[in-house]
Amino acid sequence: MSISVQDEKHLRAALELAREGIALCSPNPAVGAVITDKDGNIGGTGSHRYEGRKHAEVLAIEQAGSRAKGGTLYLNLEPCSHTGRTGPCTSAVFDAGIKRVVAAMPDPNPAVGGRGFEQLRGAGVVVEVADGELRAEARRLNESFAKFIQHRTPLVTLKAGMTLDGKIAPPPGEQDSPTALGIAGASMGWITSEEARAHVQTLRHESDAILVGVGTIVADDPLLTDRTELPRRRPLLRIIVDSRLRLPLESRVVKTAKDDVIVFCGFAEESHKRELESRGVRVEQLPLYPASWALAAGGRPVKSSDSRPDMRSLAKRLGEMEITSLLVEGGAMINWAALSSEIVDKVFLYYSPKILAGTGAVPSATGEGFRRMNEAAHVKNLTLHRFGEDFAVEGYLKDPYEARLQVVPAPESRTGQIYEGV
Ligand code: AOF
Ligand code: ZN
Repeated sequence: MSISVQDEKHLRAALELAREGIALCSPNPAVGAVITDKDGNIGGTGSHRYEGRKHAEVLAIEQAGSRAKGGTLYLNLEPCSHTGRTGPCTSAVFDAGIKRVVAAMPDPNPAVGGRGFEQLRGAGVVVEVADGELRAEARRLNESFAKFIQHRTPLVTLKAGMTLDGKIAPPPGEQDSPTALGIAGASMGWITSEEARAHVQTLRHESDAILVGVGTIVADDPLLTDRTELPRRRPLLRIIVDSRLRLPLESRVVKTAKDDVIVFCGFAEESHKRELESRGVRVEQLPLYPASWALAAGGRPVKSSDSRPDMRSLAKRLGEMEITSLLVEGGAMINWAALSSEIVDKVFLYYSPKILAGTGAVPSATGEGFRRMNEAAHVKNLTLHRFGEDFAVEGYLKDPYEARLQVVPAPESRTGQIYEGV
């Protein structure tokens, strides 16, 4: 259905109001609403906050008061038709006397899924749904909600910063020791530009959780925080995958832990576990992934330890914790573990125009790798971004709006979900 230029303007305003809810609405969707009165003047607006409970359309209706009667409601998501923490918004819409609803997209929540529009139409309200660019923007805004509400696991984004030839770090130095912290990272020089790294902060701000392997903690000693200084409802959950629980007590994540750090391990030595817990770090054991042979970061063949947390179980566990989005930030072993376990929905890969070459430099993902070209992870729906002289590729391995995960049993050659030394 066609919408007018005026409609488009108000719908875009609703989308902007929705964006104000980023990091404040999770695990609910980001929703914004605008109501115009009979004469087309703005009568009320609303933007959803999880803590505030009230849905955007209810906030706008309350603000508009009697001006809602005979008016139009613009919002980026179909009004809900069910009772959750609040009553159905469809009832609030016709009780307010709103005659027309213009929405940017249907609600991916299976409890709603088109029934909101149906109920409104059944009650004589004119319903129009946008298409094209506005709809695409609205879908992009709530993609983690779409994944979470349908699968109960977070939208997983694999983020990596690398050279043009796909290296995430120069060869690990001779001086490296498993106990020295921060031996790589900033001290070795950044690969990507300041602009690109600032954008990573935006990605972190939009995420509920961030995940790295303990190898990254040892090499870079990162903080893993959201440093945008923008408000967020829950602190960014910092997750460390650490097979044998060797997370150093003197690492910056442990030193700054405030119930926002969780370590998933396969095996936990009791005293170290207690030490971490006394510093505000949560430690959880996860089901193990079957052992097999793989290549370690330096290309050395290793027998995996038997205590490797399974990435799919990890994603499920995060879903139980209402984590709707997860940013995987390496290192190379974790990247392969995430890819090979098929938990990755999308990638955000930053490239700096540099070439490291050599066999010793660390590739973006190690492990067995996919063995045939037709098994390679295929990134679709690409968007290219520029950050100074760097660029980034954003794209999808899965459609977050797809209702069901395709359960494809991993072929034999893909069992190398190994992160020995992680
Ligand atoms: C929101 N905010 O502005 C709209 C939502 O548990 P409840 O009652 O908060 O319901 C959450 C569902 O309501 C959510 O999954 C989505 O389907 C629908 N619309 N939710 O949190 C809003 N309009
Ligand atoms: Zn609602």
